[in-house]
Amino acid sequence: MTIFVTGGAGFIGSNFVFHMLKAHPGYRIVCLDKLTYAGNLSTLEPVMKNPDFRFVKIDICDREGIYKLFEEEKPNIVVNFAAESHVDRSIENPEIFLQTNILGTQVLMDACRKYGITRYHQVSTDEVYGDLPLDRPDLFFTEQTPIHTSSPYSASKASADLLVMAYNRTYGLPVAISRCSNNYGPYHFPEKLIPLMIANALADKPLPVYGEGLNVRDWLYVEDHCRAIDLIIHKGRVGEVYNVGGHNEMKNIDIVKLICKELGKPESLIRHVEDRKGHDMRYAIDPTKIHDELGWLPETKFADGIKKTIQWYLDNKQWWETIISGEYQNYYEKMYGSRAEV
Ligand code: NAD
Ligand code: TDX
Repeated sequence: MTIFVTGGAGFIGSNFVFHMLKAHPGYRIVCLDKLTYAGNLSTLEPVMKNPDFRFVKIDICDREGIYKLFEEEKPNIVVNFAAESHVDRSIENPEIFLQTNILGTQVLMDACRKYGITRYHQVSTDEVYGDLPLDRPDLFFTEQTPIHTSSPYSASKASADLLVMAYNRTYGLPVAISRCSNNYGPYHFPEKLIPLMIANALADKPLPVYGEGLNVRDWLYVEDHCRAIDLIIHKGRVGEVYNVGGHNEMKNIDIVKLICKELGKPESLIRHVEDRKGHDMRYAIDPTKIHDELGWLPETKFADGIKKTIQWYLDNKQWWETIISGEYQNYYEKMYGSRAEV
């Protein structure tokens, strides 16, 4: 069994590589990654010498290169994590999101058609459903919820999802899609809420909460997401969408306060800054389908997962300090330097 994992040098992809090598001894895992600002080869260091693992630096939009690799490795399954993934960056510059997230997906699926695979899996997001109102806690995203996107990022992910379903219907490509809520855990890039707040709090820097911080996200420990994808690629039905999330809804402001508490830092570090444009209010997944069909349930409660995550960032300072000492500085200045306090 050979599995292509695209975007495997990023946050969730790398956790998935580790999960698969551990859970399925004998499987060959080939990681395809362009190593954008979000991809880190150092993350994959622990498996680089594993004979069941190969890393290939490649852009999923590079049709010729991708076809060559399919010819060479003859993968059985492709799991596509590769994407531009940060909503704020998509608001600044949408173009690369459309290229990688939509056209890259097309190249991978064309290769799957040409060389034949048993399963193409698209890692999507709950953001394709748009958002839910704060005053309707009874509402959740199901697989039937209409697509209704807010940001260039979510629009690009939704476009890719539509294309994946079209390749299934038109060409009979054996596909499935998972739509997951916000992940957290080890190797989360420090531009995202939880690692950014941990890094800033440790440096006694201001903690920039967008608007009032009342927006709700449904947090899932990354290992639980990896187990869900593992189940779907082996036992999930072709042509289906599976929502993945764990009823772990939290307001942003409460998460930031919790991080302050865990690290022994004062809440006076919190700054309410200008809101994200088009900011989604609430995401909340109904995971009934994946539970009923595949027996999946999240195993890590937020209270435990956030402690483990904070401890990981304390134990692995070198990993994130290297990241935030480089080009990230320019990004931070651009995104937060001019953001007015509110
Ligand atoms: P990430 O930004 O940490 O990692 C993305 C990886 O893709 C990086 O290693 C990057 O180098 C690589 N990549 C980017 N463009 C590429 C290209 N053109 N060719 C090859 N590789 C490329 O993202 P993540 O948080 O790990 O998210 C992974 C996937 O999961 C994405 O598809 C994202 O939309 C989806 N998702 C993420 C979350 C979340 O909370 N992080 C939730 C739901 C869904
Ligand atoms: O500095 C910040 N301050 C702040 O208040 C940052 C970076 C974020 N936020 C808020 C915005 C969101 O309401 O925190 C919340 C989470 O923000 P992000 O970590 O940027 O995640 P989000 O926009 O919810 O998207 C994430 O989950 C869905 C991933 O980045 C996506 O790839 C995934 O599809």
